[in-house]
Amino acid sequence: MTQPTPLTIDAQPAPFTLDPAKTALVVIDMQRDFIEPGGFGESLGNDVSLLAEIVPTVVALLAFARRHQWLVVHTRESHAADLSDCPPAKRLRGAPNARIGDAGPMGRILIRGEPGNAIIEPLAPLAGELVIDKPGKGAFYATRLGEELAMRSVTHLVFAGVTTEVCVQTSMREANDRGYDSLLIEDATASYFPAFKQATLEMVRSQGGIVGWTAPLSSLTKLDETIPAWR
Ligand code: C5J
Repeated sequence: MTQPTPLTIDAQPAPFTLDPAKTALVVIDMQRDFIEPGGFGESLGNDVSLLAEIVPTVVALLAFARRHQWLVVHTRESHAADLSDCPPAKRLRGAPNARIGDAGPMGRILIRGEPGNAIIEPLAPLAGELVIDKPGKGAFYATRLGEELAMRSVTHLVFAGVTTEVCVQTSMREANDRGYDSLLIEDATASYFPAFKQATLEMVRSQGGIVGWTAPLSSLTKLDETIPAWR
């Protein structure tokens, strides 16, 4: 096998260069309670169709990452059943009758193992992919993600998932502080509030990419034409 070489893709605010052998895809919180009708997200009055509409793009992104044998990481915002990893300040915020750990329409809200906490079926993790349960908004806080990436010498992260301005952005900021170069796939992330998504994309890539880069999936999949030559 020929040694992979850094590849460059069209992105904002500048081209994003990645080493395919050191890149991981991180799919944030594509869980039933946030995305499916009849879940916790909808019970709060959110229009979950805004999140559901990115599912085909995330399916295509996952297929790309699997095709190129990237490490795939899935996260779930989740807490232990006894709430020992949920600070009272987090639990007490939000709708008074729909707090973390309360009975929700798909089981206890944001509790590990409950039906609503599962990743939606079209994006179900495959054997060998990492599933990170995270008690915070960020994927690195109080998880083993940093160690798992370091063990595999990962340097570049490609992000997707929900919600853009909360768990996705927090995770990208954590990644930035830890020295990763991160690319957010614009059409593979969503928010219940489209203006928040747009503002986040602009924030991430502002000031020369203060948090990272953004690009549509089509920019990444153009690599299909190049990567096979290196395998
Ligand atoms: C995520 C949230 N995943 N909105 N959670 O963004 O609280």
